[in-house]
Amino acid sequence: MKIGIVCYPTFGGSGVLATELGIALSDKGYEVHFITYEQPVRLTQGFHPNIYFHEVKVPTYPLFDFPPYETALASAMVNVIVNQDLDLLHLHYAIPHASAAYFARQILKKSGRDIPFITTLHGTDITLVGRDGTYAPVVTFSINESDAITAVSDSLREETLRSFSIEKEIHVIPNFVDVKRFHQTDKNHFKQMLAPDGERILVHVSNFRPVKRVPDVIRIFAEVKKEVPAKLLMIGDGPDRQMVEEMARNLGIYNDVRFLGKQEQISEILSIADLFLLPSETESFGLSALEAMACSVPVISTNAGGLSEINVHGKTGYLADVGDVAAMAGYAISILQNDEELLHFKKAAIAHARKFEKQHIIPKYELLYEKVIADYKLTRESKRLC
Ligand code: GMT
Repeated sequence: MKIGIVCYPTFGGSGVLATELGIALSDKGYEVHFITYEQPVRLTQGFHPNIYFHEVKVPTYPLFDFPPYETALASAMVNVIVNQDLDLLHLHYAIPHASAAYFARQILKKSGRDIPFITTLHGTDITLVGRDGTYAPVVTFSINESDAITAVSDSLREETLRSFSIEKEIHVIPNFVDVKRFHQTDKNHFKQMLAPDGERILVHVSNFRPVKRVPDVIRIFAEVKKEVPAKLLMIGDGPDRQMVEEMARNLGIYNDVRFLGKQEQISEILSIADLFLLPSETESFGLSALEAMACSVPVISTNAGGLSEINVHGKTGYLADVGDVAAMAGYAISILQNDEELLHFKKAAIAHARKFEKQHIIPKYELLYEKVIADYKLTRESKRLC
């Protein structure tokens, strides 16, 4: 089977998941074609003979204040589908991928070369951006035109049904983790460098956007530090980084916080972590938390969106209401102050993460692909006969 995957190629969870899915499918013998404007971040590690990358180029012209990416993407889809003889397109993140796919399919219908497309909803395409009236009509239409729709958590499925008039079933296929790559390895030399006096290490990974409530990470850490010797590693970059660096300076904890920026070898850093902080305003799934758990790191998070579907309160970590810094700090302190309890949580985190191992999840996508392709052929055939 030849599958086209369309995603954002950045560090964001949807692009990461799409890339990991493409790699997993290619390992199983599928031919995978990524169609996007840059080489996806996780694709830069190692060579995968069954994976092809097709760059979407958006020519600029002085007339364009806003170069038409969606048009360039739809044209790229048409070219790749025809030239590579694809069987299916799988779109990650509705905007603008689903509407571009609809456009591409209409073009291809003229020559009978059209193929089905599946849209996977990841979160902000529904919860923040998609719901905005600026995009909502196009998002609703193109989701409904998809041959199948998937959401990464029950919570996101429900939110989508609440926010849009969806006429089709939404299949929940949770995100997954490759525990062969995400697991704890011996990185004690890093630990010695970053926490020379045996301090506990807390980690936060995100794109530092307001939805992540990064200031709460700093506030939680400031409270933890009053009770437990600790260091905080901040991974990622984004609009709120400067503000929280300033905040750490003002709170007098800057020397205990390391802002590491965007990192590709996240599992190496997670290997030395004792606790992962994710106090997001909303989070459809929280792939970064799952990757932390796979590296045996317990999670302190909010109970927003789908977080409670992966972080089990009192077992793999703790959950608290959005903005309840005192509760999250209290939970962090209780875990970090007790070696035995910390070990207990670490073991539960990895055990729970294994339920989301890729070999349990990938077959769900494979089954869906087969069904969608078969149904599409059947519908086309019956239309031809009419
Ligand atoms: O979290 C972000 O801002 C990035 C965003 C994305 O689309 O790349 O992440 C979303 O998709 C991830 C993968 O499915 C989920 O794990 C994240 O929870 C989700 N983010 C939000 O819902 C805020």
